[in-house]
This record gives sequence, C-alpha cells and structure tokens, in this order.
Amino acid sequence: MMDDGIACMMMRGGTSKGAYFLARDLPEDGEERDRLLLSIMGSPDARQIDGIGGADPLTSKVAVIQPSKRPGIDVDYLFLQVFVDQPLVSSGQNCGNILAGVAAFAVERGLVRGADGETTVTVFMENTGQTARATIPTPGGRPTYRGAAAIDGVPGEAAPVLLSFADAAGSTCGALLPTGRACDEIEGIACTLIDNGMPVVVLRAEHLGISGYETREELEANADLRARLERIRLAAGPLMNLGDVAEKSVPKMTMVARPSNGGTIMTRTFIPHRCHASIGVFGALSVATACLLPGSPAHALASIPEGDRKALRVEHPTGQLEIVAAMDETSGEIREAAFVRTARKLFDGRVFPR
Ligand code: NQM
Repeated sequence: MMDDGIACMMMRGGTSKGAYFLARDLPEDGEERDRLLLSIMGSPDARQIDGIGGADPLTSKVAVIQPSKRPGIDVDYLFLQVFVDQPLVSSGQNCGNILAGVAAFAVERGLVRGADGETTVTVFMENTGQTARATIPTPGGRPTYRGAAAIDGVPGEAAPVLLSFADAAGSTCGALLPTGRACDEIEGIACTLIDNGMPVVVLRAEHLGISGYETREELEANADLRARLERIRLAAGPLMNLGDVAEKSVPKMTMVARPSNGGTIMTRTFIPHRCHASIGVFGALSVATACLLPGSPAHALASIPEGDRKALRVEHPTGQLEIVAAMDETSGEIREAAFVRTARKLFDGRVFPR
C-alpha cells in the first residue's frame, strides 16, 4: 500500500492548510497511523524538508474523515495536529479552520451527495464530541471554490463556507469555566481559563509587559515572554482538567489588549509555542466568550456590541475574525455561533511516505 502512495487531498481550510484523508485509507491502529502521518508531513524537522508539511503548526495539520453512523450526522471528522519539530501527533485539540474544508472534501469523495445550489453537511467532531454544520456552494451538485468571500489572513476571494455551532462550551475541559471562576491567578497574573470550543488561557498583554500590538515575529523572538507563557500554561493544564500539557497543543495562550480597529478585542495567541498568524476559529470563540464575562481580565478591555444577535470581531495580527453570535436572552450566554470561512482544494493525488 505504501509503495503506491495513499490517497490525499491538500486543502486550505480558513487560515490553515492540511492533508485530508478518508479514514479507510489510513491504518486503523493509532500508533501506526501517527508514525505514517509524521513521515508524510516530514516531522520531526523544523523545516519538514522531507515531507509535505509547511514548517509551521498552521500548515502541519491533518483531517481524517469517514461516513458517520450517528443519526442525523453526515460525516465524522477527526483533527490531528502533527507537531513540526517533535515526533508528536495530537488528537487533543479540534480545529475550526481545517473544518472549513471538510464539507467540500466529503462531497468531492462522494460521502455526501451535493445538492444543486448549496449543500449543508453535518459534521461530528470526534476530538470534542460536538457537532458543526457547514454550508458550501455546490452548483450542479459539485463544490466550487470560486466566490466573492474574503477572510483576513488569506489573500484574494473564494467561495464562502458558513460554519455554525450550537453549544461548544466545555468541549475538552468538561465545562466552560473548568475552575468555576471567570478570573484565576497564576504566577501573579490574572487569567481566564475557558473552553468554548477550544481550551484557552486569556490574559492581558500589559500584565506580561507587552502592548499586544506587536508582530508575530517580535513576539516569537521574545524568549522571556515565551518562557513565562509556558510556565503559566503548564500550571493551567491540570486546573483545566487537561492533565500534564507539556506534550499537548492545548491550552492556547491568548494575550488581549483594547481593540484598535473597531473590533471587540485585540489578540495575540501562542498555539502554544509559535505565535498564530491570525487566530483559530474555536480559539476566537473562547476568547470572545471570555470578553463577555464580568470580572474577567478581558472584559474591561473589550468593546461589546448591544443586542441579542451581534457580531463579535476578534482582532489578530493579520486583521479580524468575525463571529455572529446569537445570545440566550435569559443567561446572556452565546447560544449559537456562526463564522464565514473559505476553503480551497489545492491538489488531489497520492502522497508517498518514507
Ligand atoms: O481554534 C490553530 C487554526 C488553529 C485552530 C491552533 C483553530 C481553532 O487556526 O478552531 O482553527 O490554534 O492551533 O487552524
């Protein structure tokens, strides 16, 4: 099987890029599968020179998709983060950007029949046990990638992918606020430990001696900041019911500042060792949710629009990511969140592991 290669589609999903596989084309055994994926991506190697990974956590991602046996669900999606410079593959986080390519992949591979016009695919996200809906344009029943939607962090325009989620809270940590508080203190720094789709530690940039408006490169060059963030992250892991997170890609570390471009909040996110060029989909949802909590370090900096249906714009190093949030009138919490992403098929063929 290996000498003939393995069927693989490379797609950009949102602001990330990854290799999409049908589950039946990969080994069933998890360890065997992970060894294979490390070899396909070219890990561990900072340059991933002997594989198809792009030497960045945002381009070293894998989606494994299969028809779902669950009632009302079309496909099951397992996200795998392939570490760049360590021999690790983690199913411990979800990815809303790579999710943006799943509906088109499912139609391309014949797992879902495309309707003439648009097609909605219900996706069970195996990493978190939660469900998403993804709607894509399918003229003549086939996915099109051309369109007029633009997302910050990706040049040009493409077909819109509408993603929506009901109830993402406690996806991995078991509760929206795993410590039961909107504000905890770790290493003398106030932070919110939150999981509304992605476990994130939200702290104020100013408390870490930065402005929050630095470039990704500036922040990655700041060794003291990185060491401090990692100490806080390792302490946060067990408090968030994630155990020892030394070899995990969660929680993410988001430093916030006042918005500078008319948005809700400004962010810089370590995922967790490299700084994100923008911000993840679920990451943004968790941070926006932290902004809504009175008493959280983010709340006082945030500019929250009024209303039961609102656009929360999470600013990041390459623009902003908009969440359309429908609020629950009684609890004041986000009932449903929707995102516009785009995705593009880059190549479809066979990949050859070492
Ligand atoms: O939070 C990167 C990405 C992500 C995750 C990361 C994501 C999400 O932008 O839903 O999309 O935080 O590791 O692909």
